[in-house]
Amino acid sequence: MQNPAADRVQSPACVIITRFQKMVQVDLWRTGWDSNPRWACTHAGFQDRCIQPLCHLSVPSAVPLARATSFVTREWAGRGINASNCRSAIYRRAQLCHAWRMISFKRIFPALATLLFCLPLAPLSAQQVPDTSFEAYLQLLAAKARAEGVSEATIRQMTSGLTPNERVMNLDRSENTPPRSGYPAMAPYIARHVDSARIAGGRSVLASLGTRAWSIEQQYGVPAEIVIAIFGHETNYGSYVGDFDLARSLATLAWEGRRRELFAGEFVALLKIADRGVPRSRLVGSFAGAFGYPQFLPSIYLRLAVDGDGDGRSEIWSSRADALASIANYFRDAGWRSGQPWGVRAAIPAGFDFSAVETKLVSPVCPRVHERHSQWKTVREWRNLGVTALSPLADDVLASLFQPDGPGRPAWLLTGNYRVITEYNCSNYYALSVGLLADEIAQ
Ligand SMILES: [Ca+2]
Repeated sequence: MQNPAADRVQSPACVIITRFQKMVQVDLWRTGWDSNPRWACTHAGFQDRCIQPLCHLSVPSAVPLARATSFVTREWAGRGINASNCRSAIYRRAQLCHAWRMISFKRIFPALATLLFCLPLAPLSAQQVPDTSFEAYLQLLAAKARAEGVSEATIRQMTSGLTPNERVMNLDRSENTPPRSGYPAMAPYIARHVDSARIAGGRSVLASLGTRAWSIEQQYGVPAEIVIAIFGHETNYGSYVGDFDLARSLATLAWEGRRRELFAGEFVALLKIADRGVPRSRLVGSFAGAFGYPQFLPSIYLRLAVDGDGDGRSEIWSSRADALASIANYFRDAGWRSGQPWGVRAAIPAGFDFSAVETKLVSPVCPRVHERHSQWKTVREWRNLGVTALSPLADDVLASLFQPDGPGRPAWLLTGNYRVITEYNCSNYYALSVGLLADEIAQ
């Protein structure tokens, strides 16, 4: 799975604000979808039907702020975050956001917020410690882990002898080259990733699960074929999970500084996992710190990994049952809507004017992914425009139209569940490929 985009978030205040925004979006989405179509936002919170798609803290005018902060407090309590210290920052941010909406300075607000919250409070920003040696930075990480309760024995075991990994830094840089204009064709990608071998592998996993597949669906509300398709895409059903030493990779990426806060936090999360008795030899994975069959980051493991086979341990690196239940738990947490498909093939009439339904929004996350989807309309509204779903989809379901390879090529109506797949890995290629593989596995 991908790393959350946290490149520009450096200070504690900014981390708090970002988490608050995200949680409020989730709250609005989870409580508002069914009761009020105007709040029909996904957990990403930027559908056309959202109240203020570019200002998610429209919350103060939409629901009492006290309710929002109460929700955040509950959420943070569950995640070990001290919310009480953050309330004033939340209120200030909310007030600013409200003022920002009033004067319509939508483009300059992010910069203003950065100035107000980030610059005075960036204790470990890359700008401030550009020349820190790896050894000295490792001591900072160790202190951070110590402050969060990691034992001395684990800190020593996980940090002694660590050196920066040049290969990890090179891979990180090569993965973050500026995007090209335009998009590669979708069809060849699908052909490579939804091939006969991967379909057969997925069906084999499904058959081997037996009644456990049904149990996963019952417990988490997520179809087993979706979970298995993620398993297939992440590690080819467990055949390759990566062999980078996670401690070395995460310490290197944190020290390098491009996404310091993210990787420093993941390093400490890794030490917490080790502190539970997981041997370092198990803590290997991708160069960017993802590990196990689901390729969870350490913080995701701590928050969402579960025990699927009943032995009391969440061993996502060796137990298929644990891995699949953990993926299902991730999807439930991300807001998967039980009983709804990720999307269905759509028929578009000849001469359909796609420009008339283009989205007018700029997504705050993964803009290049979401700018390719149309406005959101109900299936009924699409039908009135001549666009029909080729598989069953209820009339009142909201969907966006996606025709990745252009006129005359396959098109899909995507539901909010497609957005959940992009939450696992924010890529249209990945999400569509997972959805189509799941459909094949289920047949
Ligand atoms: Ca287990």
